[in-house]
Amino acid sequence: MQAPARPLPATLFRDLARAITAVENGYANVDDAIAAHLAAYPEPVAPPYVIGITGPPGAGKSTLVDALIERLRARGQTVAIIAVDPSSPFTKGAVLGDRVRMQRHASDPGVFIRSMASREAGGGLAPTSRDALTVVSRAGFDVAIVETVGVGQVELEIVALADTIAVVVVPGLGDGVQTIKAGLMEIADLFIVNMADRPGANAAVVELAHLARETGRNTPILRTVATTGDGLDALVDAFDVTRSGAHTSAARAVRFDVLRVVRDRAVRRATQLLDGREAAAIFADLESRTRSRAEARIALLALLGEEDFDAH
Ligand SMILES: Nc1nc2c(ncn2[C@@H]2O[C@H](COP(=O)(O)OP(=O)(O)OP(=O)(O)O)[C@@H](O)[C@H]2O)c(=O)[nH]1
Ligand SMILES: [Mg+2]
Repeated sequence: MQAPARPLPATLFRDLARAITAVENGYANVDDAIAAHLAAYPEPVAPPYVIGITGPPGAGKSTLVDALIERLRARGQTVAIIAVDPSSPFTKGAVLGDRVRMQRHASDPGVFIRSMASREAGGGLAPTSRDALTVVSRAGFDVAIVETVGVGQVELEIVALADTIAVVVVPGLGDGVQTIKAGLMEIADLFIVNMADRPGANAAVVELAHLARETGRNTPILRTVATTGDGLDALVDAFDVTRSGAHTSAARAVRFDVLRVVRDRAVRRATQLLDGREAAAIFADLESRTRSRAEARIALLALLGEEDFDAH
């Protein structure tokens, strides 16, 4: 992320916003919107480096993005942000917070910010946020950041979009690590333990490192305090390193899909075996205290053809 950016034309942001609005409101498909509003601008030399920032609600993602913008601008990079707000069943719209927080960058001609409501119940990137990224990619930004709340299937969507995915967690958020166990682990190129000023940051790092080892990936773990900027320079450096080794989004999406199929099958097979006759005998032993929990665990894992790697 070192090369100085070309200056962006003054009218570009207005036309970008119009193109995205056309797509968002369903007036045009993405190709037509680009043709109508951006044809006059030169084709970018290269697509932007797309960073996906995901993690549980309130983990500090927007604050981190805000701090990242500052660092990237200091390095001469132009940045486009697409912040996907969870669409609350109560408010049915984009949360204003992101826009207010990042407002200080609004007058910077090298920063384009678009907040979008996520349309799907339970999270997910709205189809138009994918299109918004396509539009933004036509405009010649150096970096595009997509912020999205990591809930359920959202990860699947961000996987298809981002070159590098950072998963944000905070200390003491047991649910956060559970979310990661449910599938974020394989997609994370790096973990950010934000709110490192709070107690439990070390424990969170240790737990993540343990999970990273379990999945056999040497995922870097960084600590940040987004509100003060602590750890942000190291984070930008980490993005630089990750960028050079980034999977293409297509390769990553397929990889993630394959892992999901394998995991689903393994869980199905394990469930069948655990519901079967041999397992029933082991559970009966456990009930009658003929076997301890540890013994039952080992026996059941053996039944599934697994060794008990995790035994403490
Ligand atoms: N103490 C502390 N507070 C933080 C830190 N980072 C963010 N916060 C605060 O945490 C709150 C939530 O931050 P946001 O940036 O809105 O979190 P978010 O993940 O974008 O939230 P959603 O988009 O609603 O999911 C805000 O009040 C921030 O000021 C941090 O490193 N330390
Ligand atoms: Mg946010």
